Amino acid sequence: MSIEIAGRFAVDGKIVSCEHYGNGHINETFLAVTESGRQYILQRVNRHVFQDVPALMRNIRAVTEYLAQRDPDPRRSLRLIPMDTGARFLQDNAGEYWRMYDYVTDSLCLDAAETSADFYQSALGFGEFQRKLADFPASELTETIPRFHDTPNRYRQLRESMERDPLGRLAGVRAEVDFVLAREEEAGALMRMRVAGELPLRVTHNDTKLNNVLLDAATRQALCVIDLDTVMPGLAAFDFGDSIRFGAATAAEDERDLDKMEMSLDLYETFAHGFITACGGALTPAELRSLPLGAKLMTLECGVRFLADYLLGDVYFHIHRPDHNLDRSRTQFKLVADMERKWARMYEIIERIEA
Ligand code: ADP
Ligand code: GN1
Ligand code: MG
Repeated sequence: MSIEIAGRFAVDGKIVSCEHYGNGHINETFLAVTESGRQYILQRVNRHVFQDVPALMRNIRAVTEYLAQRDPDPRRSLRLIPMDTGARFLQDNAGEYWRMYDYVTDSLCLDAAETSADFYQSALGFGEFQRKLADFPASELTETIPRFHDTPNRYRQLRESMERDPLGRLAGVRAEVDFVLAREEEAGALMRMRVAGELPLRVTHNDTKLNNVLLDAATRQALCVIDLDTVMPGLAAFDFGDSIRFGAATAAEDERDLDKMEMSLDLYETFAHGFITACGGALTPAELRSLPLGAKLMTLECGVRFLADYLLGDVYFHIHRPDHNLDRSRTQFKLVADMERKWARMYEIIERIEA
């Protein structure tokens, strides 16, 4: 099926294989290879998560073309493969949407930083991404998931899932719910600052996991930011925070042994250096001060989302084992608790970099 779909894009020769690829939680990704050995990434876009895929694809086309104009190296920004009609995606008979990118060759996609240098490179990658899009006409972008990082709204969604509790799972997660509810006031802090105009809106990536930036396999330098589905107006603290959530953690997002899960202050500092440098001095003093809060709230919010999805029966995030989303939410709450212990140091580190 996917191999036929792949052949409908303007690829170089006949497609000979098309296999599942990568570790994303949202889309279905395939690696398509032609008889000459040329590789492409084919994706079935999750149309339950993204309710207006044509608008999402307009965003991605605009952003990738903008980036390509500023850097013609085809490995440094995503390239959509057109159809013969010139369209950049297709809809199949079942209503599913598909798109294709050039495969970024000789690249590494890491689920955990092997060295702090790798993590530093991801900070440069995401920071530069934000800087390059600083003058992009943000009003042209559709909000592909409305209120994506509106943490109070994520609390509302959790409450709805608690009220529905379709599988009777709520009784088993009281401790997690209590942890979340005890932090509800603070959870709204970034949104309040955004609404009050204390933090500037920027074009942000909004899903800055380490595995959403490719490194050059030879030099191990940041190469290409991928997974552009959630590029939307947002706060610098979102991109900083989501990177810390995933990449400064000492264990995987779904680790079951919570004793292994901490936030490494060394990795936090490494990332902060890279990100602030790559943003090119553009961050305001208020934005710099918002970065630790970004780390905490993106982690708390992600835990809230995993927990809500667990209650609803795992309808949003792909799971690979029972209780996967519950395990994921627990790692996030463990990280939040560890950040609270390290809170003063997290601020000091940013102040030191600023000075
Ligand atoms: P999801 O939204 O499901 O996370 P991604 O767009 O991040 O989907 O893609 C999933 C995986 O596919 C990535 O983690 C990466 O390993 C791989 N990938 C995606 N695009 C490319 C590309 N253009 N070149 C090489 N690998 C890619
Ligand atoms: C999803 O698409 P992927 O796997 O890079 C999710 C993020 C979460 C992340 C948690 C569109 O990211 O918001 O932080 O899982 N993406 C979407 O791992 O919801
Ligand atoms: Mg991804």
